[in-house]
Amino acid sequence: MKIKDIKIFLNSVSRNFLTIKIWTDEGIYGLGDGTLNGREMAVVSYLEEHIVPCLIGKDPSQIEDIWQYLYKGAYWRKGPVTMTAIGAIDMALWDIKGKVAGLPVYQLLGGKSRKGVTVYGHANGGSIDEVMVNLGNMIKEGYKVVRLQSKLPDTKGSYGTLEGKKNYYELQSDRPLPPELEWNTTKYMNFVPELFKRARAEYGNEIRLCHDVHNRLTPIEAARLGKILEPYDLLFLEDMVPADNQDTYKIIRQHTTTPLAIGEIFNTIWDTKGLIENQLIDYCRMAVSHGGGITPLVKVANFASLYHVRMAPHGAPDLSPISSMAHMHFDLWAPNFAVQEFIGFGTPEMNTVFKFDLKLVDGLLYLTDAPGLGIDFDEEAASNYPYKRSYLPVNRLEDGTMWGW
Ligand code: GCO
Ligand code: MG
Repeated sequence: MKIKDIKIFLNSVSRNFLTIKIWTDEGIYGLGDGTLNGREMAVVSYLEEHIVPCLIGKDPSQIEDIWQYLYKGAYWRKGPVTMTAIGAIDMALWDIKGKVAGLPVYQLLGGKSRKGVTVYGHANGGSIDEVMVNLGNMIKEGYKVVRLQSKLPDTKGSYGTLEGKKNYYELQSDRPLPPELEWNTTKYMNFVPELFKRARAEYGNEIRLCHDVHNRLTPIEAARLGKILEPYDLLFLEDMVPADNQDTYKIIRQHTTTPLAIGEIFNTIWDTKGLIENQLIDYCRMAVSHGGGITPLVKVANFASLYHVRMAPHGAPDLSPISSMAHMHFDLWAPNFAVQEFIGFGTPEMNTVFKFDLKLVDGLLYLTDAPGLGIDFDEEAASNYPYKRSYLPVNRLEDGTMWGW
């Protein structure tokens, strides 16, 4: 079997998604997600110019060799654009392998380690009251793990909230340029404990809760937040500090027993190796798309398992349903899987383009035994939704200093 063609689709189906379809000469195809939010065109060009021509005629069953070829063979290793492009190819090759074998991908990885995939959903809100209502509804729907994010009072915009707008496209107006939001660490540190205090007072101790700090703190501030939140028993605090310098996590770790999660922007095992082997984190959030595919994520999971670190893949709305399905297979297999971020089954528009079969029962997602990744992509329906340039927001302190969003 040989790779005959690779097609690239960039469509704004409720939001931008980059999909690839690898065709074999035997008429089987595989699908991959190459979406890199706000930098989509860079991945398109990397694929078109630098990857596709090299893969035509190659044997699609040689997943590992193709991965090494794209990673080592480029000379220029790592980085989000390169690794997202490789991730899309890798996912599609696993899809083909599954279809050829007539087996779901989780079977090829080693079979199920659990009956279903525990997910965490988002309870966001413009105020603590609103978050509490959303949390209550999610508990009723059966969620066992929920992430809480609330807008900070008297601040222009907070992570996870949209200033009353419907989506990021509206937030950017029609220019589009990155929306500018505001940040105040003191207000945040005073506010967040109240959010979790209320959640425990209103909904008890059984529901597992988490929170995303989105890289806004310094290590010592992060250490203090972890300590203050200890009484509320969080499943994890995510991205307290960027881990460009992995050693900074030692400071946080020395001070708090609140479990720590990080990894959604990591591209290779090297971004997380020190954090894992020094036991500085509890959950690794790397994703099949931005982390270079299923092939390297399996290696990260195996390495992490030596240190009691569990996998909790990124599952924000800017990962396409193809990544979500790839995660499902990975999560069912990985012995040290913990929880999958999950934001629902997609908009009606998305459902005309991406076809998959998942069920959510009592906070667990269940897959069918469809071969490969178990997802299809309707090219024609997708062509109704042209790509729209889009940016993530940027964040400034109140005096104008640039901060992390
Ligand atoms: C999360 C993430 C996302 C990111 C987004 C950036 O934990 O879900 O932090 O919401 O902000 O994926 O494109
Ligand atoms: Mg996050």
